[in-house]
Amino acid sequence: MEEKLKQLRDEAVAAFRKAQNDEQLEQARVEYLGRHGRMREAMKSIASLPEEQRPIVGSLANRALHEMEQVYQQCQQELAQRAAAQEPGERIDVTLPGRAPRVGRRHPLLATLDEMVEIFLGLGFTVAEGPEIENYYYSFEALNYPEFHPAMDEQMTFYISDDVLLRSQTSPVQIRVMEQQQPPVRIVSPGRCFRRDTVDATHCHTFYQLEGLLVDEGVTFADLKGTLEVFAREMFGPSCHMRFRPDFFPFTEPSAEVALTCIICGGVGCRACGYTGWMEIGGSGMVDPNVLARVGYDTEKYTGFAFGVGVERLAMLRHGIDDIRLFYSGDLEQF
Ligand code: 2U9
Repeated sequence: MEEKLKQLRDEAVAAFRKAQNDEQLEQARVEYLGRHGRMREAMKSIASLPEEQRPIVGSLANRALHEMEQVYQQCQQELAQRAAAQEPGERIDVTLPGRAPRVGRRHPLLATLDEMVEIFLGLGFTVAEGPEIENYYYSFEALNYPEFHPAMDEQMTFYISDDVLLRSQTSPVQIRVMEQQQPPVRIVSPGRCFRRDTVDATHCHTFYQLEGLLVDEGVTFADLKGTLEVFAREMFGPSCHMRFRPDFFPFTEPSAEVALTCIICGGVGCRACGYTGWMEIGGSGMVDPNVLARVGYDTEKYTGFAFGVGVERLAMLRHGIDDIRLFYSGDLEQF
């Protein structure tokens, strides 16, 4: 009897797995598991066995029946999945596993910008934002640019009309804030800027900037140096130092180019820093009194400092990226 049950189970499993569609599977089910099927007949014959054999054979029969039913259900699901795959759009197979969405992460540029802003928030600055499409006045006149300065030339700036353009720095935001409030002003303005630059590994027509402005009574160049020194050490560690060298910007006087000790070689000199030991990151200076006067501030009472840092440069240093174009290619495989 045990051998007969095993043979019956093997035949049923083979018939279920051979079925190519629901009809064939149903026929096999009726033949082996139906009310008048072969398994039912086999189990009826257990009653004619000697009493001492019935429990053992009954248990074997139940196990064989369970195995046959399991294989039948498995084949039923497989046929349903195959049918669903063949009729896309007509049926949804809810038993299919879900598709895990790819989880994105913060863009390296914005992650770096977040770090930079966080440092200045800790120093008591607040974030100010403004339009990316600016007008001539806020982009140039209010920033003390002399007439015919090369920056305002079409070679450098994207013009939409004679008076409307894409901002080349976030400085107009500071002007707009100063027009709305008296000192103290302590703001950083992060954001996208645009320049007509030839795109290469270190230049792009679109780039991010973080500018800062502090206007109050008694503000000195020492305050500027101290603020940027804290920023450098928070961003790149206690051994990072700042270097200020004379420069010129229409909106600051005196002006200074700002450089960090190279974070790759620590100032010894390497290919990344052109063997100078320094990495230029932006500019700074004391706000030109003409700029303060134009927004109506008392230049006998108030002085201020300002700075501007390119975010891409720091992000490339922070994340070891050697081509600015990778930030905008959208090709995740390149990171
Ligand atoms: C106001 C007055 C002064 C902002 C400043 C720089 C120097 C500077 C560049 C750094 C890298 C632009 O992204 S970059 O190419 N910026 O060098 N920016 S001082 O000075 C201001 C801003 C607003 C009202």
